[in-house]
Amino acid sequence: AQEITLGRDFMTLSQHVLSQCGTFSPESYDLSALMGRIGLAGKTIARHLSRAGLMENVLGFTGEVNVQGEAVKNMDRYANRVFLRAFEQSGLVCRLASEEMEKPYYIPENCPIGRYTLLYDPIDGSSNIDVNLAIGSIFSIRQQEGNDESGEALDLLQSGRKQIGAGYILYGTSTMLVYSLGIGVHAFTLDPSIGEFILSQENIHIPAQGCTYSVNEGNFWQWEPPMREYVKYIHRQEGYSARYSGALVADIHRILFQGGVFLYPGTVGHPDGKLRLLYESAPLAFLVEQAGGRATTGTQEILDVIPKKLHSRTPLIIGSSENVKLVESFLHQKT
Ligand code: AHM
Ligand code: MG
Repeated sequence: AQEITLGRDFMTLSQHVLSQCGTFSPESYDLSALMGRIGLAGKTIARHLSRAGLMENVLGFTGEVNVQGEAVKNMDRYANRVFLRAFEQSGLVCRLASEEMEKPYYIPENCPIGRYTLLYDPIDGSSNIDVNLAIGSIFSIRQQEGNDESGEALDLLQSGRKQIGAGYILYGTSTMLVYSLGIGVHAFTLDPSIGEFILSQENIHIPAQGCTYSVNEGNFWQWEPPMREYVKYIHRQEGYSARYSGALVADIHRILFQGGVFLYPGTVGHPDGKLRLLYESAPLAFLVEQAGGRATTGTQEILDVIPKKLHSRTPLIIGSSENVKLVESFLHQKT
């Protein structure tokens, strides 16, 4: 009889973190537990989404406006709370900072044992929620520096190089979690039958060049002329495909595996674009750099940008190194 191999199902997320961190030190156990809680938040959100159309108050708006000035959706609020609950009494993080909260959320009972801060965007691609399309969650892990007694979280106003780890959860046709702790990029797929994220691809390398470009061309006339020239150039080339889903996580997931470039440039009204540095651009830049790609504002590497405030925004050009270089060649052209 054919022997059944058991190996694959046992490389769970927590186990993978332990194997990555090498030694079985207290730190690797903490990071493993931390990633496990992020995975739990992801599973909880995925479960809620899978029945969204059948339940009251899952879809639609809450009627509130968040710190970004955007209308809050029920799912934004729910997912934000899921992350908070996942980390209460975990002893792992003292603070959580999210796109949906004006100030970080402190968990005094975890201090001073938990020395990490989790930064996150609970739902990325909120406009896709009500139409059952792919959305994501983005996360970033930083070591807390100092005691933050003033509660101003000034230590978070440092560059993305301070991240210990980062990643995203993609709620797509299957739920996937992609992460890096600075030792490569690894993808996990949720097996709902056992409720575990199981390793599906290790050490992902983004192709150096790809034929996807991903940008909201509805903003074409709001961009600076060099950005328009770049897109006009792309239109004249053969072989490029436009792919823009409305969720950064989904678009970057495609590019991570198949190559290409995602752009959210500044516009006349919003010179820094839309995406938030700490919760969106920096974590994804960390991940894409780990996979061998690049991320820039057009003038500075994303990971070098120091935010002025927690909710600072930056333009974002991210993806395969050759594609990013081509965009830069247009932006740096003397007119
Ligand atoms: P959100 O976190 O509020 O959903 O905003 C981020 C999203 C990205 O996922 C996506 O790429 C972008 O906003 C879409 O914005 P636009 O509709 O302006 O193209
Ligand atoms: Mg977002």
